[in-house]
Amino acid sequence: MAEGSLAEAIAVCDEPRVMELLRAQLAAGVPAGEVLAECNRGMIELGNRFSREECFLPDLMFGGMIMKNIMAELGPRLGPGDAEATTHKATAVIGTVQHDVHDIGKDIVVMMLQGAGFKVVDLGVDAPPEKFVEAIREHRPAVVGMSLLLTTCYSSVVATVEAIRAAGLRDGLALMVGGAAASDLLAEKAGCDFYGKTAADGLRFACQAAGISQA
Ligand code: B12
Repeated sequence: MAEGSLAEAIAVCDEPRVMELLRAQLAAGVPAGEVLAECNRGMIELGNRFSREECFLPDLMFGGMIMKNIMAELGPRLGPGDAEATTHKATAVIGTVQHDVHDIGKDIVVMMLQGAGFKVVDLGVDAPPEKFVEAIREHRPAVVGMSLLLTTCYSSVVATVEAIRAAGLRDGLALMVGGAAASDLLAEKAGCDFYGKTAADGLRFACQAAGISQA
């Protein structure tokens, strides 16, 4: 990652520098799609820094806010071609499972996936199994993420995976689970492919599953 670049400024959450470099690139006529691709690389590196313990949870949250500010400026300039080539490399469906209303961690996962170029269908909180099934049928995602913070909601994860399977939608779908109540054991028992301890782990898994480069 080039020193002093926009991507690097994003990866270290230097918001004033990010906005300065972003505006300079746009003023110099760099296509919005190219600028967005560089921003995506910065978000992915932020996730990698978090995994290496070079930064912490508040940085991820701040990174998500920076990305929202970037999108406010870039969004109106993105043509349909840009959206196809950069913002929508793949689709992910994510929600907090039924009977659980915690969404702070889930929202970080959403922002990181969006930052890396996913189209994210966010089912919100307390999402019943049928809602996951409907969204998978409609949007054909590469990845589905379930978030849970209450141990009492293990059964919601199991029921969601079962409903996806019963609907014949399990094949070819990468299923991940995360949140403070999730674990490798839950992922295994419920039939998920992956447990992500952090949003950055989830991003890595999702990128791998969807064939998006994290270099
Ligand atoms: C804030 C909070 C709330 C807020 C939630 C606000 C909101 N908008 O989310 C409110 C006040 C509403 C709340 C309510 C309740 N809460 Co609460 N809450 C918390 C608290 C303090 C922080 C949670 C949080 O946001 N953490 C910060 C985020 C960033 O962390 P995170 O969610 O874990 O996400 C990270 C990773 O896990 C990962 N991740 C998250 N989701 C996913 C998904 C995927 C796919 C992947 C890959 C990764 C991933 O990414 C994030 C960043 O790396 C926790 C304490 C704790 N130890 O977690 C208790 C806690 C979760 N709550 C608890 C309880 C008991 C409740 C209530 C039942 C209390 C009550 N009696 O009413 C209700 C339940 C309401 C319901 N039906 O869901 C317990 C759960 C105990 C248990 N073992 O089940 C906890 C652990 C507190 C405790 N120690 O007792 N709560």
